[in-house]
Amino acid sequence: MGRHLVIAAAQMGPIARTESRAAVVRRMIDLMRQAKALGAEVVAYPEATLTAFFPHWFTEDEDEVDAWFERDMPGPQTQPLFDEARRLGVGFHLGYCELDMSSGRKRRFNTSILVDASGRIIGKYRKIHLPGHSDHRPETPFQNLEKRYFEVGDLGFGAWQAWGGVAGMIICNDRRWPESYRVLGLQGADMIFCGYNTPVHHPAAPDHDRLGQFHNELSMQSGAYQNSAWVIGIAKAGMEEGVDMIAGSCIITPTGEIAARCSSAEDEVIVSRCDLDLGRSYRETTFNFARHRRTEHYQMIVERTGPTPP
Ligand code: CDT
Repeated sequence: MGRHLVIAAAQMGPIARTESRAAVVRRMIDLMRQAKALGAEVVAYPEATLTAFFPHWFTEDEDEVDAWFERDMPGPQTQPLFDEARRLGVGFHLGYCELDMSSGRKRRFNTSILVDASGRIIGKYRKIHLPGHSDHRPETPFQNLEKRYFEVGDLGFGAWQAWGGVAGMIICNDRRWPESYRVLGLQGADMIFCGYNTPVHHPAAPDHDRLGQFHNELSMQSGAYQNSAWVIGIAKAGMEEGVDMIAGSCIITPTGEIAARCSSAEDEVIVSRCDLDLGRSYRETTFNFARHRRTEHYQMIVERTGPTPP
């Protein structure tokens, strides 16, 4: 009898620039209720769920930037989501943009949290791999300004005891880097939540466009398999303020197979009954880290080849 957990991925369709937080939270609550009706114990939302993905636009107006961020979590507009989760008895994963004043200066992060069924925040992660650029590029059809609007996360890749297993988080571009998963795998993560906002078009390398969905799945399936963990990939999808974003939210088994996948580019829920012990035989054999990893040789390789070229 394995440890089983029913996990839902709550994909979000596009969010208009003018759409209020209250309206978005209503959409999220509707998805949470659908997930609960399907038996979900945990509901996972995308990266920066509460607004349109504003790094696609350039502004120098600090107040305009701050308006995309949450100062408190929960705050007045997100409290209904926490209340509904408690009423339904479900936990959730939420990506949002965090404005932190705790150090006495303003800091902005691309953040995600885990919330238990009592509405308590049990884990927080701040995105480490920030893609894009910090300068305005008016010649491109849209911007990718995460390096301008966010600081690199300062909390590391944490893992928490949650829902009968060990849970970790990564955010969007992190999923393309094997180190993100490995640091969680080394902490015994059974489930890794990953929200994303990924445009179909990559202005810096348009020849990659046709492979966007393939690379999405390739990254998450290999991260799952090589670390014997479930990976839950949750998209903000569809045509948002002129930027078409990939969909394909999916729940991936520790064998690297896709157990469930969204079929639309709109608000949509998928669920999977996840056996948290499914990765055990991989951890004990092919990916027995203690027996088979050769970290001393990885270091030798780095020393021989020298530092990464600029
Ligand atoms: N949000 C985010 O991290 N998006 C990036 C954009 C593409 S850069 C190749 C991503 O990795 O999906």
